[in-house]
Amino acid sequence: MKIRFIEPGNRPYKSTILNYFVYDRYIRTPSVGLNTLATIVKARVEDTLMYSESISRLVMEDILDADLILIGIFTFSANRGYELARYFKEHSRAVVVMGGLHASMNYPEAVRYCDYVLLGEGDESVLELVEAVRRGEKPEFPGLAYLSENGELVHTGNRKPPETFETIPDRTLIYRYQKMAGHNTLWGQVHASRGCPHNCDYCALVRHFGHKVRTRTPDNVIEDIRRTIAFQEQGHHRLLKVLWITDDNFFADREWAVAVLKKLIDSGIKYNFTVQARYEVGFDDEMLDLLKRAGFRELAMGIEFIDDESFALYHKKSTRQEIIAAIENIHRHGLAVRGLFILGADNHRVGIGDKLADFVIKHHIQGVLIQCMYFVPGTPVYEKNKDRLLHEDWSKYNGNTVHYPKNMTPYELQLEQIKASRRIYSFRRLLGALLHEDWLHKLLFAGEYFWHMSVRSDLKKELPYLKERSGRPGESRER
Ligand code: B12
Ligand code: SF4
Repeated sequence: MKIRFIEPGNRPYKSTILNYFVYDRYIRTPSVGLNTLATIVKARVEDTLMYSESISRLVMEDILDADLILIGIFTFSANRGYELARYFKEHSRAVVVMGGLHASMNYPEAVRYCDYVLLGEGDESVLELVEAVRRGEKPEFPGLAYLSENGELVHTGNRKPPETFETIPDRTLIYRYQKMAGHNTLWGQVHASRGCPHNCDYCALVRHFGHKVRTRTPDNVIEDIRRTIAFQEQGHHRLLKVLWITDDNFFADREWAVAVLKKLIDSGIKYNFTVQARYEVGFDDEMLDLLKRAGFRELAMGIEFIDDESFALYHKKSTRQEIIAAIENIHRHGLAVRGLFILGADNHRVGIGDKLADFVIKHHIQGVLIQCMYFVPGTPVYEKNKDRLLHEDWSKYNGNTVHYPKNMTPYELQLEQIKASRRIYSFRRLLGALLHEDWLHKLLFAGEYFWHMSVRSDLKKELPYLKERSGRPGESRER
């Protein structure tokens, strides 16, 4: 039996000279989730391999004679995933299965392109699927969606998410990853827990992974960290030695987070780490001390908004004052803060880009990801705003303006994002970072300076389209 896992890119992989130096729009880290599933399957089926369009083109000659092709999609990669699924259905005899966040949340759409959609977390169900395909039988278990012979949508019922998920992804299963792993733009990643107790309106993750926080054992997490670093470093001379803990809310189970950090300190692993966090951790002095001792250099904080009205509108439990106080305390502990922000809330007006830039500069936030409000089917913001969407071209759901904001035009919103990025990543601030930041943040700022430049150039390409669509909601949903 031959099995191929495919991670589509937002667009097909294209090698550019820039990829060797900075984080540009074409290079992306391969999916840890899909890699985990490939590792689980490899234990049963020897001829298993994964491709990620983050780092390589797809070798079609190798894929087309597989028995089973599994494609994982997020919203921003859904269109490319559908295009590939359709191609594989037409050109191979393989059973084609889709999964991942977007396919799960939007399965009535995804089933139109493949044989089955495997819903939710695939760690357990993927083996049931493989066995059914091996036996040449139709898979029949909870957690599937497909179209019946007469074209009706079938959903076989929900299944409980796995309680234990200790598989350490085998990165050698990803085609060309070992060769590419030395790029400073490709950071090692470890995902140690799933689920979040909060309920922000725009968040697809709580709908996909649930509110219950489930964790891996601390020993298993440390072993994953050790192997990930070894993989990234083997045969390469990386300048940036950073590993990213990608959990959405690593500190949600405090006791567990403390246990992981203590084990990391005891392990003797010397590396730089970054982790995603909510602001509350900024008030937890013991945790901040442990983070510092374990090698963490910064916290990537999902700040999202800078005013209390937006927090309340989208049920994000934060206030501006709490965020500022948390940032100050994190800085006092010698850690940097990276900010993740959303523009285009219902109360945002022209000028929000400047306000955001002022906030970032004033509070010494050392790196940012800014995106316009995005709308994933299944989230409350999507349900509330589906009449206000400009289009459903998922490939543009990667930071661009995709809706009619309440208090400005789509064109104006896109300009606000460009303006904020330009001010935060100005040449003057680049020089400032090169002179005054520590070595890690010198390197990071320089990389991000070029990355933001390429993000802005993509955002600008959308401007003519957005200018044309600056009428009323519902006027045009065609692209
Ligand atoms: C690491 C990460 C990145 C990395 C790598 C992404 C990658 N290749 O996985 C980088 C930095 C490249 C990245 C970039 C972006 N990201 Co990102 N990222 C993440 C993050 C934090 C972790 C991903 C992860 O490892 N998850 C853990 C694993 C275990 O989960 P999983 O991948 O979903 O896999 C499980 C299941 O879904 C299922 N499954 C998955 N695939 C398949 C396939 C099959 C066939 C089956 C059966 C099952 C299955 O089984 C897996 C195991 O249980 C997620 C948040 C999150 N928690 O997922 C955001 C997230 C995926 N990112 C997001 C966004 C918006 C972006 C950007 C657009 C940000 C931006 N403005 O630039 C860019 C897009 C890049 C692009 N190509 O254009 C959103 C996507 C929203 C959506 N609806 O799709 C997320 C969900 C964050 C959020 N807060 O909403 N990201
Ligand atoms: S805190 Fe973060 S992960 Fe949790 S619901 Fe809100 S956005 Fe999602």
